[in-house]
Amino acid sequence: MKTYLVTGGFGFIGSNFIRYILDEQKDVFIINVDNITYAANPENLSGYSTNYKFYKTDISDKTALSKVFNENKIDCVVNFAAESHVDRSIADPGIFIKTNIEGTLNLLELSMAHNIGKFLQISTDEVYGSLGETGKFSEETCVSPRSPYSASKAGADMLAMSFFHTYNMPVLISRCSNNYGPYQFPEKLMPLVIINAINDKDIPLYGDGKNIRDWIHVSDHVKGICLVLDKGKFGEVYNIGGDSEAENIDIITYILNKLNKPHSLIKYVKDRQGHDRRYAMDFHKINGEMGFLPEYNIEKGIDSTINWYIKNESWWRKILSGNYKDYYKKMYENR
Ligand code: NAD
Ligand code: TDX
Repeated sequence: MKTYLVTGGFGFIGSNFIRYILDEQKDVFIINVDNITYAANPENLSGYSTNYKFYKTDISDKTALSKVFNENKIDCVVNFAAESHVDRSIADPGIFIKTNIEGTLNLLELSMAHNIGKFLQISTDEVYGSLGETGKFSEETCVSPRSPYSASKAGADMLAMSFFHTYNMPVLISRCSNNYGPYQFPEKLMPLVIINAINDKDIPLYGDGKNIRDWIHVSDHVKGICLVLDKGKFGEVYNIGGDSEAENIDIITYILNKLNKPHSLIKYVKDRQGHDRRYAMDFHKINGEMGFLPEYNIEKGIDSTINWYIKNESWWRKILSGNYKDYYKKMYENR
C-alpha cells in the first residue's frame, strides 16, 4: 500500500485526481489535506471513504501540518493546494503568497524531515508569462510570471527545485495549461459561461475577447500527473498541454450555440489588468518520454462538460446561492 498526501483535494483538479486514483488503483491510501477555502467542496469526494482520510489543515500553518506528517507514514506528496484564480490575485495578492509560497515551503521542509520518497509540485503554464502570436512554452522557456498568482506559483516552483538542488530532495514539477471539466468552481471561464448561459445571464468577456488559452480536459491532466509520478526524473519539469488553443470568444460562442442561447448574451467588459495574451504548451517531453497524449479534443471535452453542468445543477446552484454572489457582484457589477 502506497500512501499519498494530496493537498487541495476538495478543489477542482485535486478531487478529480483523488477520484481517479482511488477508482483505478487498489493499493493506494490517500490523505487529503485541505483547509476548505471558498473553492473547496467536500461534496466533490462524497462516497469516497475507503483508503481515504481527510485533515482540515492549512498548509501555511506548519505546526498543524506537522501533525499530519507525524501521524502518518507518507510515501509521496502531491501539492495541488493553492489560491488559483488570477482575478482574485489582482484584487488581493497577500493570501497567494501565504498559501502558494509559504504553504509549499512548509510542505517541502516537512517532506524533507520525514524522508518522503517523492514530491510533486502541481504548477501551471502561467509561470512562463505570455506569448505573442507564435511559439510555445517548453520546459526550457524562462519563467516570467506577470500576475500575482503566476508569480506565487513561480516562486513555489523555484523553492521546490531549490530543495532538489540543495538537499537532493526527490522533487518533480508538472506545469499544465487551462483545465476544464467536472467540479470546476464557477469563477473560471468555462463553468462561468455554461452557468450564465443556462441562466440567461450576461457573459462578461474581457478586452477584445481574443486572448488565447490552451485548453485541456481535467481527466487528461490527471493522467499526465500519474505518468509524471510513475516515470518522472527527479529535478525535472514536465509540461502537460491539451493541444487545443482557442480564443475566448470562440469558446463562448461554441457553448452558446450548443445551449441554443443568443450571442447577444456576450458583454464585452473592461480587460483584466496585465491580461496575458496567449498560452500554448509544447509537451514533446512528456509525450516522448512517457507517451502522454490528451484523449479529449476540445469539442468533445466541452460537450461532455456542458452535460455535466446540466446534470449536476444542484452542485453549482448551492455555490451560486452562497458567498459567490458577493464575489460576482464585486467583480462584475459596473465593470
Ligand atoms: P481550486 O481553487 O479549485 O482548488 C484549490 C484547493 O486548494 C481548494 O480545495 C482549497 O480549499 C485548497 N486550499 C487553498 N488554500 C489552502 C491552504 N492554505 N491549505 C490547504 N488547502 C488549501 O484549484 P484547481 O483549479 O483545482 O488547481 C489546483 C492546482 O493546480 C493549483 O496548484 C493550480 O495552481 C494548479 N493548476 C490549475 C490549473 C487550472 O486550469 N485550474 C491549470 C494548471 C495548474
Ligand atoms: O469572466 C471572465 N471573462 C473572461 O473573458 C473570466 C473569468 C475570464 N475571462 C478570460 C480571461 C482569460 O483570458 O478567459 C480566460 C480564462 O480565464 P480564467 O478561467 O480565469 O483562467 P486563466 O486566467 O487563464 O488561468 C487558469 O489557467 C491556468 C486557471 O485559473 C489557473 O489556476 C491556471 O494556473
